Amino acid sequence: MNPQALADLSSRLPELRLLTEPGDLEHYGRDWTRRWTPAPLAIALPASIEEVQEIVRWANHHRVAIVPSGGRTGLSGGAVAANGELVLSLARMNRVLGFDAVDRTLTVQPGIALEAVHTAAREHGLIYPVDFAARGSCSIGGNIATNAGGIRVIRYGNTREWIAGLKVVTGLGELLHLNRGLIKNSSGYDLRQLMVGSEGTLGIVVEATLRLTDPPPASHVMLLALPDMQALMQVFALFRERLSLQAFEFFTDVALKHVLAHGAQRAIEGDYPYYVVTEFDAADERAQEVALAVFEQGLEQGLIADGVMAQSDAQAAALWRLREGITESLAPHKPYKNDISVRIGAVPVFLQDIQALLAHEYPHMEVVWFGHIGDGNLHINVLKPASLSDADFIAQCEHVTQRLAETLHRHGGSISAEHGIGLVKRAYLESTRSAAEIALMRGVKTVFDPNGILNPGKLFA
Ligand code: 2HG
Ligand code: ZN
Repeated sequence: MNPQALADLSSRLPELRLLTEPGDLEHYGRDWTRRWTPAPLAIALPASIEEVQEIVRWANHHRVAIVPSGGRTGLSGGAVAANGELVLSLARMNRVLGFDAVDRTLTVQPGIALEAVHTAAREHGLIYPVDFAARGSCSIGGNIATNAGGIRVIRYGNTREWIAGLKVVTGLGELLHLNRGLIKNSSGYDLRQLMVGSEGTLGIVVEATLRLTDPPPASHVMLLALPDMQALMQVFALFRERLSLQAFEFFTDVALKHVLAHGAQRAIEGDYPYYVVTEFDAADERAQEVALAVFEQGLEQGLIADGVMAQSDAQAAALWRLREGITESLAPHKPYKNDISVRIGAVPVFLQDIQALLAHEYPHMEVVWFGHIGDGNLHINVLKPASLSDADFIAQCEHVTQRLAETLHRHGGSISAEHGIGLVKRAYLESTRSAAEIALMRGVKTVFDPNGILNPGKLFA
């Protein structure tokens, strides 16, 4: 790179905040994956759309790669800058820009935290329903870039469903105003949806108009203990048929062990192999009776071993903590993560296949299962044994992921359900997308970013 490039950036944008201290490069150069050593050129913190556009023009001129950066809570390496890139952090563009009561939309800047979006929506008596444990740290721009899912997809769908409009800066620095809040718009290709889930490779989201909705009715939160995976899927079918589910999340005894060791409180005495946290509408007493009847039926049929229903908001939060605290509790064990999905109908057979695969391939490693079973989305975390070096551990995990990818391919599943491909799953993209699809995706990338400025190396090599 031309050594004058950074000086040129400062002279084009004298007000731009630029960081080059080693501590900042380290902080902004990584996400929650801890596999790569951060090595960005510098960190730019623009405060306006015009500044973002000028940075992109500058990057084209000097052929500097840009890594768009939000809360950096990603688990696929999508926001890692390990090759002299400019990190373009949207952290300063974090305001609510407006609320439209008639359209029921909230317009925000990309750096705003998901939790702040929740708060802003509630101030208007509405909700933004996409939700997950990283809510306090992740940013809406990153949620859009990965089409984030989370714990309420079963009721509300992924981030994609809630994007009414986007302002995006392309790889050449053009500003696009996509869909502009319209509900109906049948005027050709939906570029807004193309941007959602594009992992910062096609454009930088600089403003988003989010759809809001009515808060759900009062709900109940239950923890269930289950004897096996087959029972779990039967209980899911039973609950979904009789109750109006807001969430249906599972985890194993191994996950529970870690989350309890990390400070969560035990809610069921006794040890069981599988657990479910479920939340469902309970607007009136009748709904509560139905819930209890369904629970009794599960007990009688031997599908449910034990269960507890939260009696207060505090108890509900404590039950949720058992599920939502898992990722944090595993972090010290340097987990290798898989975030996979199959059709809900394919889950039981698929589970048998991967249980056999993992028992065979990982007899000596601790494997933690949890996730959004009601969406067909499993998180499989493999914990690093102290005896293995980081490199050997990752090499072994990559080998198994190849087998997992083949199994997913057979079942028509996806190697990334909600975390994105980034760097971590790049080598396995072919298991989920056909050669023709990948060729078209590469073609699309060239149209939006002809000089390969935006997040190069992510999604594709
Ligand atoms: C969750 O569902 C997140 O809690 C993180 O998607 C999953 O840590 C993981 O593997
Ligand atoms: Zn998840």
